[in-house]
Amino acid sequence: MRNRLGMVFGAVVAGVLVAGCTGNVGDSGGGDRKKLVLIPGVADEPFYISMQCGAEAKAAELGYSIDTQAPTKFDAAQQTPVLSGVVANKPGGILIAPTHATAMAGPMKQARNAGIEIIEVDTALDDTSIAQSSIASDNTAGGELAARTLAKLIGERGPVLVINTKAGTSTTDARAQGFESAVKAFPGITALGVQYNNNEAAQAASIVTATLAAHPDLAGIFATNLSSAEGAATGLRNANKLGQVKLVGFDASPKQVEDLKAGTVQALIAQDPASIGAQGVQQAVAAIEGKPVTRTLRTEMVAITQSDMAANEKYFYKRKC
Ligand code: T6T
Repeated sequence: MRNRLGMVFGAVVAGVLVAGCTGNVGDSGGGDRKKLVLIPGVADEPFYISMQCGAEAKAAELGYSIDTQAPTKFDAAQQTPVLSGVVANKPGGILIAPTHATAMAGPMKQARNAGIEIIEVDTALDDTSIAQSSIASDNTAGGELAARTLAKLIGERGPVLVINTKAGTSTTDARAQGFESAVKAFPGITALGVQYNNNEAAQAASIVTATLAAHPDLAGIFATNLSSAEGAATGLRNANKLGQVKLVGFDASPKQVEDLKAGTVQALIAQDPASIGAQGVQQAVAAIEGKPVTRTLRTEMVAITQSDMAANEKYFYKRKC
């Protein structure tokens, strides 16, 4: 605990010093300190759109402007040039969801060295010295929750598969690890391991088809994010196994909510992306204005089933604000 407090204190001091070096609010070396930019993992995706809605509302409330610039694929090679273009315009702060825990470290360090405040929203780098603040769900706990939810759905028996997005994504890797360690508490469950879909729903569907061919007794699937869950549902539909193989998916896109309503998916672990965006803006503004910054913030998650959908509508992700 002492170490943790020490680290938080250090981060706050560093944030204040950097804000001091980069000039007054509203003017820094040719840039505009009242401008923020959000760089999500990928464009046009309901999780990030909901995050953008929360960020825009909070920025307006605090008198800042925020622009969103996103790569067309969830890929560090595509996110890097987007970040470099943003850095050239010198906004006061960047809220970024790094698409890889190590590959984005260099470009993000350059942004930080240019005097821009860097806030991680959702995903994070392994190197915790680059961003001033990280806001995310407790993804390990989310994976553990998924394991307990799936175990209950399958009567604690049978083979289960994890479909993950891309190796190196901090959030989904933590979810898969949380799931794999929590599932060990159920001796009747056999973990078939983790397969990656490259954040493409079609690849998740193919993984389900191939797994069912090798393991016709497959009892359950944990899909670690939106693309994995949407694709897994398609795979089960194609194989005529809907409802027979239980599916727990992270996230709550409009399609995932439809799948839950239809009984294609048995449970969704919804996050609160709007709150991640809003808190990201608050931390960026605090850093710009030389106020204390919190190094790590955790947002809410909830497991939703068909029976409690109505009570949890506020967690459903949006296609537009
Ligand atoms: O699950 C979210 C996000 O938390 C994760 O880091 C990447 O995938 C999503 O954006 C959903 O597609």
